[in-house]
Amino acid sequence: MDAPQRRLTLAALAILGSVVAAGCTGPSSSNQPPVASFEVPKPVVEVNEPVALNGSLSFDAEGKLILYQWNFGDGSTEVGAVVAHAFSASGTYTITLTVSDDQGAQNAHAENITVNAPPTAFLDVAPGPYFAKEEVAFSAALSRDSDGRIDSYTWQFGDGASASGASVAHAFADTGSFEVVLTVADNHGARSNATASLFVDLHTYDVSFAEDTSEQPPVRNFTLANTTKTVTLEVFPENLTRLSVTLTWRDPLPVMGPPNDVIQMRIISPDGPSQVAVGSFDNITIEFNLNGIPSPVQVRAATPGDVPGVLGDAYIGLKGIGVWVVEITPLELGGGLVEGQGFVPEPFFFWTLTTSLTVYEAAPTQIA
Ligand SMILES: [Ca+2]
Ligand SMILES: [Ca+2]
Repeated sequence: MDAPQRRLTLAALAILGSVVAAGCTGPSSSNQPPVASFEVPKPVVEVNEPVALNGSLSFDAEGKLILYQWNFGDGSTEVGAVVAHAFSASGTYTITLTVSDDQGAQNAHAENITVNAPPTAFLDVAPGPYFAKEEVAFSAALSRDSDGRIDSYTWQFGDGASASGASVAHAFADTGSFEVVLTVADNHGARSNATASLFVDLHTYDVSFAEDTSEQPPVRNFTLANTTKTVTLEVFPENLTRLSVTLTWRDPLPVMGPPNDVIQMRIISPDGPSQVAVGSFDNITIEFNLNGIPSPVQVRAATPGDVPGVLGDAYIGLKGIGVWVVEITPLELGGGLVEGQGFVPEPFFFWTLTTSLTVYEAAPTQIA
């Protein structure tokens, strides 16, 4: 090729080049590129939380937008002015919106969004067996948040009770199966649960019944000679096996030799039966047999203190509870010799009434 031909070819290429360059910006060389615009609704979202993205504030100065292309930064894309997207994994993503105008010019805008990793709840419970009214220790200390921290721990014990804190203790009031739910929340409020199922049992007790004696305060009184005196005793304890009343008296004018006054005591129980006894020395005792002692039994209860309630009314003896009437009658008073007066009839005598009660008590022995 000679030199002029080569110049002509170069000029032709230059013209062609300018045509191609003009084609890149569309048919009109005065086209303004569009402006892409959007905002993320919030900087941090949760995994699988739908994020609404609105690119409709994007604009083109003199034409119109014909294409909105979204790249969510997680490998997925979508087309449209308004879209929604949910991220299936935690991390930080760059969302890019590219808009194209009717002349084919493009512009892109990008925003970052952080997808919060939810916390992992871990529930640790002290080894069983578990018993009602006994504290069970729970710990959430092994719970974790991979991209932040755990801000709260809440516990539902499945019996209506709740608590908060990384380590808690709870005593279940009664037997049963309970599902304990731990909820942890991270610093962005994302929550996670862990559960544990517990069976709460009762203890087994062998219950035997044994007697226990107590003495009621004595009734002190005196009566004039030859005058019958009636006193009442109020008795409250349940499970009375025996009630014994002793009348002792003192002769103010003893003759030489043993006391010789003759006294009668009559007792009417609140259940109806009565007894009479006569004494001629210085005391009388009357004893009533009341409730029989129950046979040993085995029960299940949370604590020894709950055993009587579990045993119920069938093991409660009610005989003997109420007002006892004691009638003291001097049948014969000996009198005595008083210096200067000779024999003087008994003017009065002193007496003291003592009540002794025996009750049976349930003695529980935990065997399991
Ligand atoms: Ca334009
Ligand atoms: Ca987190």
